[in-house]
Amino acid sequence: MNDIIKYFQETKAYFEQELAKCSATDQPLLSVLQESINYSLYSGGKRIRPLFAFAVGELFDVTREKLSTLACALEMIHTASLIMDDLPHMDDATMRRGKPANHVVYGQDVAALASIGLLTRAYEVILADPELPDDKKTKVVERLANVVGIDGLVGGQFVDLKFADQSMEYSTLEYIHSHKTAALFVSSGSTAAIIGNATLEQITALEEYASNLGFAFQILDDLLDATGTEEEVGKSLQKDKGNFVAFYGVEKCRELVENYTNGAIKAIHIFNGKNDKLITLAQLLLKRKS
Ligand code: GRG
Repeated sequence: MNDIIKYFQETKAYFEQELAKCSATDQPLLSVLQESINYSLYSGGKRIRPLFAFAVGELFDVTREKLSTLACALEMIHTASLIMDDLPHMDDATMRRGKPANHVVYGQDVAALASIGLLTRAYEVILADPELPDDKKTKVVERLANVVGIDGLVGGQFVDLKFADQSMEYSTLEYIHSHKTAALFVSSGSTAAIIGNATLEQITALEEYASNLGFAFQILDDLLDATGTEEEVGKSLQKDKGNFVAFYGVEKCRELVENYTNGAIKAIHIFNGKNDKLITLAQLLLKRKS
């Protein structure tokens, strides 16, 4: 376990350096936009999606250099979604990762541009990556466009904004979180697996792992939202209307987090002997406090 924790720490340190290269502009007129981007990109994010992608790469002996633009793209998409999610006409949240939200510091105009800038840069870096062959780039960009678009994060956010209330059906709650949270976990795994020349069976197993992990992650997020304080969790609480705790209550949600985590671990049994990093990742996420 300690070796694997060390692996994640080292991979994270490598990733931070790569991210700085991916997200920069040297145009002086854009310095405030760059500040706003950096503010959200380097404010203590856990880097779960990139770390997951790197751990999937290990299954297929893909070098981290070959996965680095994918990892950066995943984090830039994730960060873009957080900046937009916090805006007043969305969740209207003023705190993120223990600090004022991006728009509180830089204004809504700059925050919106930082979000769109990060989102488009995600595709740019993959398409410009000399390490990736064209057929992989096409497949990866297609999956990432799909996960962000109308049938992905955008759709999940829309349903959350317009249909989430106390009387919603379970299928609506499931739609929201499979699209807002689990989908980006799923495509983090599948895109890394595609780069690793995984078989369809292997991609499917990783998608099942990621989908389970995504739900465990979201339900734990809702538990922290319901039971923690703003200082502990580091963000504005009770802003999400589509909430598992409101639907099931605290005790049942704790059980669900365990069940989904076990489901994730079971899904990757086909990688027995090589899946220790993914198992540890699932166990670490179960213990998180923010
Ligand atoms: C502009 C990409 C883009 C999308 C538009 C706004 C929107 C549609 C979707 C919102 C999606 C969203 C914010 C989902 C929440 C997912 C979630 C559980 C985030 C928390 O993830 P952590 O804990 O964050 O990994 P850190 O802070 O560690 O980076």
